[in-house]
Amino acid sequence: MGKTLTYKILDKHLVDGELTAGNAIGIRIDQTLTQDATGTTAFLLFESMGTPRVKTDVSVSYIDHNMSQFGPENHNDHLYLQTVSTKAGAYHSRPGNGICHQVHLERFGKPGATLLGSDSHTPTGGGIGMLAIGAGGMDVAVAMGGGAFYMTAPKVIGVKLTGKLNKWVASKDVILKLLSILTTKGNVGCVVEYFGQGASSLSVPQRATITNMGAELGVTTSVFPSDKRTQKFLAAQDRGKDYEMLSADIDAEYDSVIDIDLSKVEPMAACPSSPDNIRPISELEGLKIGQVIVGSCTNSSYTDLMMVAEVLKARQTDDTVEFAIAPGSKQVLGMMAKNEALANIIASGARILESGCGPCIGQGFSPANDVVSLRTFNRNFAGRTGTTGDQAYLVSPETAVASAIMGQITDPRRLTEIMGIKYPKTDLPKQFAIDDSMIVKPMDEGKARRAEVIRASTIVVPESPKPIAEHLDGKVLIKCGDKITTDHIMPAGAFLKYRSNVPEYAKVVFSCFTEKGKPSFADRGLELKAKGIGGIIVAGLSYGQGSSREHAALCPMYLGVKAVIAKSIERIHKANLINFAIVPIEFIEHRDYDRVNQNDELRIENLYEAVESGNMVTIKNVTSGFDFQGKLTLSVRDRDILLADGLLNYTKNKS
Ligand code: MIC
Ligand code: SF4
Repeated sequence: MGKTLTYKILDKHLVDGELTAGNAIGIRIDQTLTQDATGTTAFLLFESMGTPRVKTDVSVSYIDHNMSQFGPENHNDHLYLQTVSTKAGAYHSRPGNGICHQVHLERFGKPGATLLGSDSHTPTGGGIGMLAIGAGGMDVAVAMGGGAFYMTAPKVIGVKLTGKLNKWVASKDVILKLLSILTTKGNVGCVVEYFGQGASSLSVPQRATITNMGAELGVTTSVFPSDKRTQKFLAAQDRGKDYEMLSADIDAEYDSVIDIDLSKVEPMAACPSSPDNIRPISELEGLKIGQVIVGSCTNSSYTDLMMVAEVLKARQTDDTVEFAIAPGSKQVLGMMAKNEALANIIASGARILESGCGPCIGQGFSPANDVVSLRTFNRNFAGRTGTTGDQAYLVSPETAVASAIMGQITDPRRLTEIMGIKYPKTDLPKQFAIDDSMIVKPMDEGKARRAEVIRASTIVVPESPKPIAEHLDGKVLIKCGDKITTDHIMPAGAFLKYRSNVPEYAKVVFSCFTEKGKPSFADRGLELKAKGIGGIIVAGLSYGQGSSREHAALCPMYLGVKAVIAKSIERIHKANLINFAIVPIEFIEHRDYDRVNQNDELRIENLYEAVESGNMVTIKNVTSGFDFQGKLTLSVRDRDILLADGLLNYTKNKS
C-alpha cells in the first residue's frame, strides 16, 4: 500500500514509537517559530531548561501580536525576545516585518521539513509542503533544545480536489466549505492532506490560506504536495534551492476521502460566532455592514492584496463602511508601495494598518455595537473583535472588497454584472522583493556568551506546577458548555500585554463568564488555593478549541486548578494542561456532565495512582452524593510528565 505525504514526512522524522495511527510517536523538529504573545513564556522556559543554544536547523522568534504599545509592557517583551533569541542562536523578526506565518512561508518554510510553532496557525506552512504543527510554548521550548515533539500518529483525511476555481471564488471559500463538512469538533488526531489535479491548480498563497484555516477544524495539521507551483514560489523568493518535489504515492490509502470539485465551490461566509457556522454568501446578500478588513495570516498575501487593489482602482468604498487593510508582511506592503497598488487602496478611502495581527486578536479596529463586521480572518469567536456581542463574518478578500464597495454583503461574482468590474488576474510575481533587513541574525557563539538579555520587571518567570495529589479534594470553580475556546478561558485583546506576567494575566481567566457583582473566577480560585482545596473546571465537548496559548493552562494552574473534567478536550490544549500538571479527565458517560454543578465539592479518589497506571478514576460528587467515572487518555510520556510536575521538570530530570 502506498504512503500518504504525511506519513512520508513523519517517517523521515520519527525518533520514537511505531508509526501506526493512534500510537504515541516522537518526531524530530527541523524548524520552530514563536511569536511574541506566546514567545516570552517559551523563551523563559527555554532559559530555565539551561540549554544555551537552539539545536534546530532554524528557529525564528517573531514580533507580530503585541504591537499597540500602550504602556511599556509590549516594548519590554520585544527587547527581551530580541536579546534572548539571538543570543540563543535563533533569528528574530522585528515588529513591522510581518505576521509570523506569512513571513515564515516567504523566507524560511521548506518542503518536507517539520515545523513546530507556538501558534495554532503554524499549519500555514503546509501550503509549501511542510509538516507544520501548532503547540504550546513549552513544547516549542523543548524542541528548540533539540527534544522530540510527541504527538499521536494521525489518521489522514484525504481531500481530493478536482476542477478549477471560478472567477471571484477564492481558496478561502474552499476551506469554509470544508469547515461546513467537518465542523470544528471531532477531528482531533487527524491530518488533512490535499491531492488531485485541483490541488495543482492552486498557488502557494492560495494553499496556505487553506492550511492556515485548517486549524479551525481542530486537526493536527494540513498539507499540500510540493510541486511546480511550490518551485515557482520558492524561486520567486530567491530560495529555489529549498525546493523538493513531494507528494503522496499514487496508491496512497487515506482513512477517509472527501471530494471537492473546485468549480462548484461558491463564495461562503462563517457567520457569528464560530468558524463552522457556514452559509453561502448568496443567502446573506443585502445584509448591511459597517466594517470591512482584509488582513491576518489567512488572507494578507501579495496576491490577495493586489486583487483588492485592482478592484478598488479609481473606486471608493461605501461611505457607511470603515475599510482597512493589514498587509501580511513588510515584503507585501513594500511591493505594493512600489507598484502603486497601495496608492489605489489609499485613494479608495481605506485605512492602512501595520503588518501584524492587529484586529484579528482584538488589538484595535473593534466594531461599534450592533455593526456587522466582515473580516478575511480565520476566527470569529464571540468578543474576539474586542466588542461584546460582536457580529463578525469571515469571508474571502473577494467578498470583502465587493461588500466594502456596496456597503452590504455582496456576492463578488455580481460585481461584473452590477459595476462592470472584471475579475483581476493576480498571478504570483516572477520575483518577490527580498529585503531581510528586519530579520536579526543569530549571534555567533563567542558574542552570545558575553551578550546580556534585557528582562524588564514586567516579565515574570511563571510559577512551577505543584505535585499531583494522592486524592484530590476539589470544588467545581466553573461549569461551562460545549466548544469553549481558549479565547473564553484567556481573553486576548486589551489583556494581551500581560502575557509575560502570569499573576496579572490570571485575573481575567474566564472573565467573559463573570456575572456583575459576583466574585471572579480568579478571586474564587485564589480563595480555594489559600485553603488548600483544588479547583476543578467542568466542561462539555471540544474544550480548549482555538489558539495554542498555554496561558489557558498556565493561568488556571496559578489559580490552583488541578483538573479539567470535560466530555472531550482539544489536542493542543490537552497537551498544555499536561505540561503544567493539570490532569485532563474525560466523562465516560456524557450524561454525568448534567449531574455536576458549579460549586459542587468533588473528591477524585486515588488520582496519583490513576495517573501512574493510566486507569479510570472514580469521582465522588460529595455535594449531591453520587459517584461517576472519568477516563484518563494519556500516553506513557504524558503520565510521566504529570508525575514529574510538568514538562519543564520532566525535561530537566531527563537531561
Ligand atoms: C490566535 O490566533 O488566537 C493567536 C493569538 O494567534 C493564538 C496564539 C496566542 O494566543 O498567542 C493562536 O492561534 O495560537
Ligand atoms: Fe495573528 Fe490572527 Fe493569525 Fe493568530 S490568527 S497569528 S492573531 S493573524
